[in-house]
Amino acid sequence: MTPDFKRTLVTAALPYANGPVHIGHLAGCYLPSDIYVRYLRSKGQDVVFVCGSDEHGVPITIKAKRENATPQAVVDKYHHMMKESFAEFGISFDVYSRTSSKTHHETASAFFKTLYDKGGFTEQVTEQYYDETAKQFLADRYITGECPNCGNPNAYGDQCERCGTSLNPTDLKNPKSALSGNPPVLKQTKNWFLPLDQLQPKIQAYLDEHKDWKTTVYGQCKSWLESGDGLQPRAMTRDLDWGVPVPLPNAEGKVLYVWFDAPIGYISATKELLPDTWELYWKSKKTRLIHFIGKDNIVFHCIIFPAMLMEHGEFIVADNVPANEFLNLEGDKISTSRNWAVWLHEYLQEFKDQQDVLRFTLCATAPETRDNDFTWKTFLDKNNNELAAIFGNFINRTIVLTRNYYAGAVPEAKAFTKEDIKVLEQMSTFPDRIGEALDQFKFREGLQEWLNLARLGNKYLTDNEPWKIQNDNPERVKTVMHLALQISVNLAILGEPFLPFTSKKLFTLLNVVPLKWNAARQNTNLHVGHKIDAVLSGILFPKMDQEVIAFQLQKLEKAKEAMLAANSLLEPAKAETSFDDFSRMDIRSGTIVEAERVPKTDKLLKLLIDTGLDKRTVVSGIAAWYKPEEIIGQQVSILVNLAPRKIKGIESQGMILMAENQAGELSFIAPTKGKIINNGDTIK
Ligand code: B3M
Ligand code: ZN
Repeated sequence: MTPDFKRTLVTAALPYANGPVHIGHLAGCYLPSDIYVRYLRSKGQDVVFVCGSDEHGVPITIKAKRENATPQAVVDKYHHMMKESFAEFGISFDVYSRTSSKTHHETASAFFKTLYDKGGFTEQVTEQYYDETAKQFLADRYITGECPNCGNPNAYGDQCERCGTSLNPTDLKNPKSALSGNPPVLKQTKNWFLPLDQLQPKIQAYLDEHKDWKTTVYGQCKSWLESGDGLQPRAMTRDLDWGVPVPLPNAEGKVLYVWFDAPIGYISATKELLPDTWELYWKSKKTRLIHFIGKDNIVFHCIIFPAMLMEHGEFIVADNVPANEFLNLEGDKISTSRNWAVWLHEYLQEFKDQQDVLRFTLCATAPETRDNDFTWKTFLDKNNNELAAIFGNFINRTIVLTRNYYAGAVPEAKAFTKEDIKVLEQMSTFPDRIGEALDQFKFREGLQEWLNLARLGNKYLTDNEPWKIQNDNPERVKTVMHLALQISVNLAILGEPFLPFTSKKLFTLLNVVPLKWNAARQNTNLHVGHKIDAVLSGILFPKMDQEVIAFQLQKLEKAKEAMLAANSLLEPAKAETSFDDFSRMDIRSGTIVEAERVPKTDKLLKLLIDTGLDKRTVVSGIAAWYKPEEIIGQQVSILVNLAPRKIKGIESQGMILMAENQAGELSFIAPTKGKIINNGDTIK
């Protein structure tokens, strides 16, 4: 860790502005970063929290193509939508900028220019696929073709989504441009590469200083450095028309690689926020830089961006990169294109003012050390069994009894018992217990510790049962309630990073201005005689019904069905038929004894079939898949009582049954191994 740091700069990955925000985004980096920043602010530290939309790169141009809109229209739409969702969920960025901004274009351009002038790039001419109709080079995603691994005819130039193999565009058989549908040609192009191979020793040294990083993060970096021939030069410019133009002569049609410009977006955002003092946060050794990201962004933040910053020379590099693993939803990978997600804007419509239930659930189940699953059942359980039953119950009992017994005024604690003193001692350990977990980016643990404070309060009330002894021992009850109220206010203080909306409500309920972290070290935040709010409901988390999640599960089921229907080429199921109708069909087993092409057709074969009953002629449209000489002796199923039809002048006396796959290919349905079927056997 940066010794004696004075300030912290926290970044959260810039999300692509190509879709609304879902719970995977939130759990991956926005919620943990927000909790961390709120915690540091509460401790009175100097911290700046930056983020913004990533508006360049192929993900944007692809979305534009899909929506039949310009890239600019796409990013405008989603930038605002995302910004709003983050704000609504209390993600407290100090600035939420965007990479299409003027400041960013200038900053990224200047950064590139500095590296270029220092000789920080190597130039390489490579062959890239080019679409001659569309007159442009094709990004990997814009090339489709047959997967060399599994034969999927629609694999992408970077990956086959059927078998998961990662590919290079030149691996594809019969490549096609997604822009024009034509086969692309290979054409030479010059680009500027960051010579990561030469920078490997520097990166190695940097990582060696950070063995304290999460094992998942450090491990992934190590394997990049150690696999194969180690780091390879990587192109920092692309032949594309959407992005920050390469600021060099003779570079028309080229833009900065999105992974070059996007992390510079953190710098541009800081500049926008603090035009006069931004350099303090980026250039002072007394600043700690922390990147919150998802695991798919690790190499870019731990290897490539630090390499860029070191080569530039003026900037600090990350002190830590607490990346999370992935969050799944109901056992399945979250996917925007499959609509398998919980969208924040929809959640908010369905669960009005209940952002904190989601924040709590996502933090409690965060994929901190491995991929994890979000289920609606967990959501319900977290709300009912923890937020409502433990925390909510404690607060409500405290508020109700204080109003009933003392008209809402904090009673005086006259004499503490041994047990009270123990509780008081325990109470004051919570700021450190929670804080130590958060300092190590263990957000789940931090949240559990906070809940333990609520458990302590709940148990204290249950053990002392003030409602039972109020008549006999009102003095004792005063002490108990005094203490319960102090726990309540500490819960509001220490819960703020996790549950900011609830914390605010609780402060209002207790009628105090929000207090900061260290105040929770004392047990005297509420003074004797202080009046809590007289009317607000003390129920912070109402219990939820099963129906609430049944509705959500139904919604997901519908999304799945819609997707299947949209993606599937399967014929829709036919209407019901009767058994009688079915049994009127006489289907027999037969054998092909002769086969020849029907002259002047591509599709038809004339077959002679031994049906056991007779030998008859059948004309069948299978010539595209079977050669006549291959199928002599082939067993088939034949509908023998189909009315004869003339096809190309030949009378066809029946129909061969074939299986047809999604590609329209026909094949015989053969008997299973080892079983004997004789000509004329009936099929039913
Ligand atoms: N936009 C990737 C992502 O959204 C990318 C992050 C950029 S961080 C500088 O997963
Ligand atoms: Zn494949």
